[in-house]
Amino acid sequence: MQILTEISENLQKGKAKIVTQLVQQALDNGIPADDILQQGMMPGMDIIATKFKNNEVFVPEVLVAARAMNQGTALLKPHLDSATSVIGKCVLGTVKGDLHDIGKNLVRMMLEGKGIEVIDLGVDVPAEKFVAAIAEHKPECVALSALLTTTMGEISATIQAIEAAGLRDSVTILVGGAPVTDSFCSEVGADIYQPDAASAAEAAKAAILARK
Ligand code: B1M
Repeated sequence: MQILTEISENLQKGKAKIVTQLVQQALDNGIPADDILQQGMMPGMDIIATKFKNNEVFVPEVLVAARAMNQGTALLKPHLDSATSVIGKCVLGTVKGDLHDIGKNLVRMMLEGKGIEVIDLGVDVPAEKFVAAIAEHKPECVALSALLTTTMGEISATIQAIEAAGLRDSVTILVGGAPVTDSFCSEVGADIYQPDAASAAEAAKAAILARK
């Protein structure tokens, strides 16, 4: 359908105003919200995610596309059947002591683009807040971001707190951020390390589906 292609193309260009107008027009024309999401917006975000991974677009382009996705999704939310469009939940945050959130916000957008509901705890999140959010929201996945070598240890502290609360087996733990590595992931007992937001979302989706 032409209008869905236009939504995808404008989303990739970060034209939030046009995307929201087209989404409203598509709803008014009787196109189901789930089709608008799955056949218009998500393919657009997938293209951006792949280009970002391949260094064909950079942070500013991703952020404007993400904003367009957010605004379009907000319009669709009341019309969406959550059972068919949401595949699972992920609690996300930048660990205690760390205020960097640009990468985390990209991870959030990519997760949402994969149909994962994100409980975003923000930045400077203490271990106990992650534990409380897992107990409350019962996610399949927890995503921990750290940008400073001095805050990497908080990833370990958070995983230990999740274990101590008896919640470790209920979640797949994903870790990332510039100083984080695959071997660090193994050392601290996390499940998955991914170097970028798009790969993180792909891995989270696979982990959530594997738990079903
Ligand atoms: Co800061 N900072 N910063 N900083 N900052 C770095 C990280 C640093 C490398 C700069 C440097 O010295 N070269 C350095 C860390 C050195 C180290 O620890 N080894 C540093 C420092 C030292 C500091 C301060 C201590 C500076 C000071 O005050 N003296 C201070 C600390 C504040 C704090 O957190 N307590 C500080 C502050 C800040 C600002 C507030 C000014 C600002 C943050 C603004 C914000 O986030 N809202 C800032 C910025 C912007 C940076 C740099 C320049 C850029 C970071 C960024 O957003 N990159 C950074 C230098 C650099 O990285 N080159 C730097 C873009 C973003 C898309 O990439 O976040 O890496 P990134 O996310 C990537 C991947 O890492 C991955 O996906 C993204 C790509 O798709 N990813 C995940 C991230 N999280 C993931 C989670 C996953 C999976 C993948 O799964 C869960």
